[in-house]
Parts: sequence; C-alpha cells; structure tokens
Amino acid sequence: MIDKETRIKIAIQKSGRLTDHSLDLLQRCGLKYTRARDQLICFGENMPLDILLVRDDDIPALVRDDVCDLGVVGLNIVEEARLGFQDNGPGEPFSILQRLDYGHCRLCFGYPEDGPVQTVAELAGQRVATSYPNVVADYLRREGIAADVVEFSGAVEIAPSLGRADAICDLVSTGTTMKAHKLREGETILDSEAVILRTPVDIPPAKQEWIDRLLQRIEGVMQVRESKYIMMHAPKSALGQISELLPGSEAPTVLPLEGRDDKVAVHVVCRETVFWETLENLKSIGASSVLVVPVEKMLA
Ligand code: PRT
Ligand code: ZN
Repeated sequence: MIDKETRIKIAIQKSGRLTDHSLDLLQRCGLKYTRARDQLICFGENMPLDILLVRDDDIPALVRDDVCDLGVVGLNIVEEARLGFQDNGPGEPFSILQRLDYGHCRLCFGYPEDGPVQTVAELAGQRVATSYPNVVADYLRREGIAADVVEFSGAVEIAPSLGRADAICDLVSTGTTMKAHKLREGETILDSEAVILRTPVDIPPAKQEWIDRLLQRIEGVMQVRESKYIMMHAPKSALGQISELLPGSEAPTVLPLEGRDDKVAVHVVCRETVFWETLENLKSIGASSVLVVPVEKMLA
C-alpha cells in the first residue's frame, strides 16, 4: 500500500520515447528507487516519491482523477486530452507545472506531394487523418475551415495512399517519415515537448513541500544541462569582450594572478553551449589556459 497522504505518486511513460529521459531526470534530482516485481511501480528509497509506469495516453486521466499527483507526458497528449475532457464540464482537469525540454516534436499537416491540397485553406470539404482529432478539429474550427477529421490510431502517414484521406496531421521530429511517404510538411499547429502535469486537487502540505523541492531540483537539472564552468587567464583590458563572447554568462569572478599586473584569472558559469569557435575567439583576444568543465549541480 502506498501512503497517499505523504507519498507523491508520479506517472511516467512505461516504455517509449519519453521513458529513459523521464527516469534519468528523476535520478538526476537525487531519487533512488527499486522497481516492483510487476515492473509497474518504482518505489522511491530516499524520497517520499513513487513512480507509476503506464502508457502515455493514460497519464492525463490518471492526474485528472487524482490517482497520481503528477504526470510526465508530451504536450500533444495533454492538449488532446484537455479538449476531450471539456465535455465533462468546466474547470481545468490538471495544470502544467513545467516544460521539460525533451521529447520535442511538432504536430504538422502533411500533404501528398502531387495532390491538389497543399495548404490548410484548401482542406475545406476534404478529409484529414490524425491521431489527434480534438486538437485538429479545434484548430480547423478556429481557422473557420470545414473539413472531415478522420481518426487513425497509428500509421497515419499511410492514410492518403490508402485513399482514406486527402491530408494528414501528425507528429514530426526529423521529417523523415513524412518524406518517406511522399508527404510535404505543412503548417505546424502545436509545438510539443514533455511537461509535468499536476492534479487539480489540493495537496497536503508535507507532500506539497516535496513537490516544490522536486520542481526546484528539476529546474537545477535543466539549467546545468548545457552549462559549463570556464576558467582562463586573460588581459584585464579584454574583460568586456569576454563577457560578450560567452552567451548566457553571469558576472565573471576575476582573480589576481601572482606577479602579473596586466593579466587576471577569469571564472565564468556559461549557461549555453560553448563551441570551439568561442574558445578560438577567446584566444584571439588574448585569453590563455582556457579550461571548460561541465557543471553537475546548480542551485540558483
Ligand atoms: O505505448 P505508449 O502509448 O506509451 O507510446 P506511444 O507509442 O504512443 O508514444 P511514443 O513513445 O512513440 O512517443 C511518446 C511521445 O514522444 C509522444 O507523445 C511525443 O510527445 C514525443 N515524440 C517526440 C514523438 C516524436 N518525437 C515522434 N517523432 N512521438 C512520435 N513520433 C513519431 C510520429 O508519430 C511519426 O510516426 O515519429 C514519426 C515521425 O518522426 P520523424 O523523425 O520521421 O519526423
Ligand atoms: Zn501512446
């Protein structure tokens, strides 16, 4: 039995594109867990947090119904569910606490390369196949276009060649699938990534405190993903140029160098990717002994 008053229950995808990222994120937040023998629950050992492993499509309802306090799922699934739940009455079924910056993809129209339909406007009176009927119907309604939305639960990209649709609307990440099926990528209607959902129900204070802590840790994990700690020796006169060259850096720490009046040691946390070009540019303005090291944890 899981203690519902004090232990947080978080639903994540059991097996799919978001699984490894989601487990990795929780581990980076310090969670150690053991997996139950049925493989459906992971029990947190050092935090009052248990993970439920489920199909991603089930996560919005589990959070809405307060079976789970939190859920990690793609915005595409969230929006489809939210529009579907609207028929059950007013009030938000869940809230989005944070975007997680993984699982990026876009929900796009795809038009048969040689077909007559090449834009949303030309979809009027035509059929569009999708696994996201609520999101697509909502978009078409707002655009004032009357088209038939045909629901497909998988393999949406073959609908036009089967003669079942004149266009599709599906998730794209690299664009390879659409191209392979001779579809031209059209308008994007949703930019998606993994997000954390929270139940609409009040959460007991002790539990809420741990949720706040988890969110702060997640923010820290996301911040350090690209962050680097950079150390170098540089001419005092180049300090202004160094700040300009390092994207996302805060005020540098400047330290004296023994026996040198013209040069200082500069330490900077840089929150964006540091490219070789940046290091070469630093060298060209007189920096030397440049060291770039990864940042493991950061608490802002
Ligand atoms: O079993 P379960 O229901 O849990 O998993 P699932 O099969 O429904 O989902 P899964 O694991 O495929 O995807 C989980 C989530 O990953 C999705 O809900 C999205 O939020 C996100 N995601 C990111 C993607 C993609 N990228 C993606 N490319 N989901 C699906 N695709 C598919 C897309 O449907 C199309 O078939 O990949 C194909 C297109 O990819 P490209 O690279 O060829 O453009
Ligand atoms: Zn799914």
